[in-house]
Amino acid sequence: MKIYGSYTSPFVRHCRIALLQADIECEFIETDATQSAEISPTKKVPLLVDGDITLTDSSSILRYLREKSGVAYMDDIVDFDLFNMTNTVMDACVNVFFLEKMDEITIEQSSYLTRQNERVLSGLIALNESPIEAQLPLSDGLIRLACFLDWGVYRDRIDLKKLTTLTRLLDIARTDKHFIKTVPPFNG
Ligand SMILES: N[C@@H](CCC(=O)N[C@@H](CS)C(=O)NCC(=O)O)C(=O)O
Repeated sequence: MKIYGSYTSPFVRHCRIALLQADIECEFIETDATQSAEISPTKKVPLLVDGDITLTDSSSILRYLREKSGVAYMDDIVDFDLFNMTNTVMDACVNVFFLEKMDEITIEQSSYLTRQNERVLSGLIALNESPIEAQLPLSDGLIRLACFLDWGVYRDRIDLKKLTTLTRLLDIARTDKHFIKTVPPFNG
């Protein structure tokens, strides 16, 4: 089994955590933007290849890994919605980040980016108000959210000062051995 990804991506990090939890052997192939454009039709990472199977999204990769290890895959609808809402907010946040970093387009210059940014802000408030019971081991919805928060804080994309529930979740996630083991070497 091979997984293509970057050590900084929060989507990839969730898959790396699931691999560690399930103790599944998998080769990690570090992949930059040029390479991901060549190997994946979505031009994104993660991408997982296992024999005949190629999976192009972290959600299907997670399901594959969870099922392989006989663990339920988000059978709680509230947790599943938390996972999906986090994905929506994270996608918006990653888009704003890449547009600023790669194309130097700022939020002020684009009405669509303004909307994306507002989505991040209102999404974070809603996530903070959701019924989160953060204790280890974290559910997939909460792992996804913690991966996003850690990335967003490091990249200075989000401010958790007033978001106490999210701050507490991140504090707890940071005590988890797999979360610790997958800390990105944020240097780029
Ligand atoms: N829906 C995808 C999103 C993955 C994603 O956005 N990955 C980012 C890295 S954090 C990426 O590869 N971006 C490259 C690009 O947008 O060109 C998933 O869950 O796997």
